[in-house]
Amino acid sequence: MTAIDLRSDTVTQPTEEMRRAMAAAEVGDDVFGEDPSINELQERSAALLGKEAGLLTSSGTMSNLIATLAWGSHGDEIIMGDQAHMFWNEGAGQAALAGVQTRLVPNDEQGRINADDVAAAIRPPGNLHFPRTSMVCLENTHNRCSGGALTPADTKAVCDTAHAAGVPVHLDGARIFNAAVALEVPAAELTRDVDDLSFCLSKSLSCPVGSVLVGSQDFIAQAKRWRKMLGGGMRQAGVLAAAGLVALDTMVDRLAEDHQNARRLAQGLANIDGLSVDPERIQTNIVFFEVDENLGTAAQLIAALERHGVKVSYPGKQSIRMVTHRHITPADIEEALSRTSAAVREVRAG
Ligand code: TLP
Repeated sequence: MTAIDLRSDTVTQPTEEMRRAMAAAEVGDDVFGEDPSINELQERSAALLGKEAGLLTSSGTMSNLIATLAWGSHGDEIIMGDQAHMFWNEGAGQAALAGVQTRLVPNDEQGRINADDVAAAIRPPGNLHFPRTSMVCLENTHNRCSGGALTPADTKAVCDTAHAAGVPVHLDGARIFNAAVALEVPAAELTRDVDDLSFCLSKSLSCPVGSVLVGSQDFIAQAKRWRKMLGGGMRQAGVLAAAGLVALDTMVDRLAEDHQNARRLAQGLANIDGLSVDPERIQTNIVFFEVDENLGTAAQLIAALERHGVKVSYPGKQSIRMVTHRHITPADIEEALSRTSAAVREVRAG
């Protein structure tokens, strides 16, 4: 039985075209700014997202950390949603390595944060008791909010509020192209109001490694110093950038297929007694669903799914995540659904 791997879009393999481009990539020492493939990727990424400059980093986690380091200093406070990847899944790097405190405001179901909550959370200057608010963070698409996409208006509302208080906005846009495809707007419209953002090459875009951080020339100059300090100056990493360039040309439009598959998956899951999910909420490639307590726990169902050859992730006590990606076909979705039904029956039978 071949496993159906729905753990994450990070499991995607580079395409043949990427492998060829990687083998043929022109490279140089990027710490000297001399890698032509990296320079091209950084310039194209910045142009595509309406920013002045870009910086290739090793991961989304590194980009998010660099943004925190570049915008603030030890003892500052950063604001983000209570479901943010930066809060849940980055090993407390913001606290441990950037020395900042994280202030949480509620995320709604779609991953939005409310501008009034942000306004209330920004620290007024001039009070010695308070930390300085150095950054507000958004996430688009929103991982833990089932891949919800923020619209340009959602983004602008928070940015206007933060900017009125002189606070920059960082966007964790790991899957920004999923948002652009789902909302049918150019990615630059989703990023216009933020001060910087990072997107991942290594997730739904199928590249083996890397993220790109984009922002103003000044911001990227600072980011480049932090990247070096973190050990992220990667020399002839143009082999990675070459895959990124192919991804920008060939991997964006096809994301619509992943979104259709995710919607179909959610519809099928909603029809399985003991599981609940609202398929109408699925905008992109991430499906979270709940396991009814009467049936059992997520951990029990995950163990049964594993026996039936379906790999999933994120066990909350009652919740499970499935992610669609380039290697998952519509037929795989139907197969995953029938295996999930069998796994549910097994859990029910005890
Ligand atoms: N997300 C991974 C895991 O870390 C959970 C996944 O499988 O979805 N921002 C967002 C919104 C992300 O989803 C991720 C990775 C990152 C940042 C970090 O990217 P990497 O893994 O490149 O450090």
